[in-house]
Parts: sequence; structure tokens; C-alpha cells
Amino acid sequence: MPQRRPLGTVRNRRFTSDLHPGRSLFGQVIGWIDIEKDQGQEDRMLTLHYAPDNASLIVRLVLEELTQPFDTVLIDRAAQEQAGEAYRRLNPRGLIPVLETPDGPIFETAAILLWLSEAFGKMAPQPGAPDRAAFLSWLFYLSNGLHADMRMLFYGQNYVGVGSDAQTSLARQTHARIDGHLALFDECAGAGHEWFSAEQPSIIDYYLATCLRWLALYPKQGHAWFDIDRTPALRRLAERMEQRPATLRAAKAEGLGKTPFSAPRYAEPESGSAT
Ligand SMILES: N[C@@H](CCC(=O)N[C@@H](CS)C(=O)NCC(=O)O)C(=O)O
Repeated sequence: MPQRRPLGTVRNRRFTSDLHPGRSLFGQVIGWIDIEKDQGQEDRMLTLHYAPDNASLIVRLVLEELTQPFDTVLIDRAAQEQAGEAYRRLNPRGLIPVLETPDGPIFETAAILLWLSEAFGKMAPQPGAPDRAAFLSWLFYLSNGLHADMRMLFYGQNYVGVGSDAQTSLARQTHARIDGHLALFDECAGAGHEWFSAEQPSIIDYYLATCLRWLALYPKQGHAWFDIDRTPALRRLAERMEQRPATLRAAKAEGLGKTPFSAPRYAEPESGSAT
């Protein structure tokens, strides 16, 4: 069961040691003083603010792959809790996810993933590695290109208002742009990089697999245009990623079923709602 507690209680923890540049955050002894700690509660360093099947899912998947224990705080989307004052203290933009860390709260999915990959020294080429530059380019393209365009599909009214002609036109143009992004990612997935669609999963793999899931499901009245079979390398990625034990654990936690990336169904979580 997800844990619920008032937003921001981890702010009451105080970090007591300096981080050493160039060393993995979790490879060293770090000290926390818990000022307010529930009795019997484990002292965890990471807290994910989430709603089922929201962008927080990508962070959950990566935390599971890293086998890192974390706390969760369920955001009540039906009550627009993410837009409230308390949540905006963690993410001024009022969007899910936020990950609370020893370095403070982080928002924006790609920023969180990058922070995790550096903190644990895994799931991405590390600073100084020869393929770091290419990896960063594709991570930012995923976040700032594909994911940003997907938000236009899912939240069209925020971009062109509620008029149906404007929404239809926006959707048509956005489909074409997303198809273009996916074609480029498909080619990149088949190019033999170690940081994308390789044997060991990367943060890009989980981020993209989750985008494929959402494209197949959302918006509820307008997803028929999408066909994963137009991008065979991405289909293979989706099928491979859903076999990972990390995906099975995340799928169980958020009620995603057995094929959450290649043939998804709507989430049936025990608590909370996706929208
Ligand atoms: N660029 C943001 C996008 C996050 C995002 O779109 N979050 C959605 C849920 S998947 C959200 O909070 N929607 C609520 C809203 O727009 O009010 C990120 O990567 O973190």
C-alpha cells in the first residue's frame, strides 16, 4: 500500500555531511538526523511523489531497477493536489513527479533520472565517458522533444483552448511530429549503443518504453492513430523492458497488467487515479 503523509515532512530531516565531488552519493557514509520520524519507520533517503501511471512511473521503474528502497507519497489528482501550495513548494510548476533527495526536491523527469544515474553510477554513461555526449543529446531530445509533444496531445486545451477545430488541427500536426521523433528513436535503438536498447537497461530505455505505453492509451478518445509496429526496434525494446523484474514490481504497485509497454491496458491501481 502506498504510504500517505503530509507533503513536505521529509524537509524536517537534516543532512549532516558534505557530498564529495566525483564520488557516488550512495557509496559513502551519509548522515541524517530525523527530527520527526514515525515510530518504526525506516529511514529512507528518497521519497517519490506520484500518481498511478503518471510521469512518476518512469522514476519508479528506475528506482526499482536500481533496487533502491524509497518512500512514496500519493498525490490526489482527482483533487488537483499537484496544483496546491504545498506541492508547489516542491515543484513550482505543479507537475508530477517530484523526488525528494538528500540534495533537496528535484522536479522534471529527465533531471530526476540523470540525478539518479549519477548518484548510483548506473544506467547511463557517466561524466567523462566517451559516449556521454551522445547519451545526453538523446535524453534531452526525449524529454524536450517527444515528451513535450506528447503533453500537447494529452493537454491540448492548455495549448489551443477548448475549440474542437483547433484541437483537431493541433492533434494532426502533433501526430506527424511524434511519428518523426519515433522514427529517429527507432533508428537510434538499432544502432548498437550501450546506453539505448542494449543488454543492460538505461534511463532512456525506461523513459521511452513508458512513452510508448502512454501513446497507445492516451488521450482516451484519440489514440487510434498510434501503431507501435511502425517502429520495430522500439517494439522489441518495449517487449524486453516489460520482462524486467523492476517492471513487474512497478506494474504491480500501479496496477498496469502484464504487458504495460507493448500492449498496455489502463491502470487499475489499488489507490489513487491516473487523471
Ligand atoms: N516535463 C514534465 C512533465 C510532467 C507531467 O506531464 N506530469 C503530468 C502527469 S504525467 C502532470 O503532472 N499533470 C498534471 C497537470 O498538468 O496538472 C516532467 O517530465 O516532469
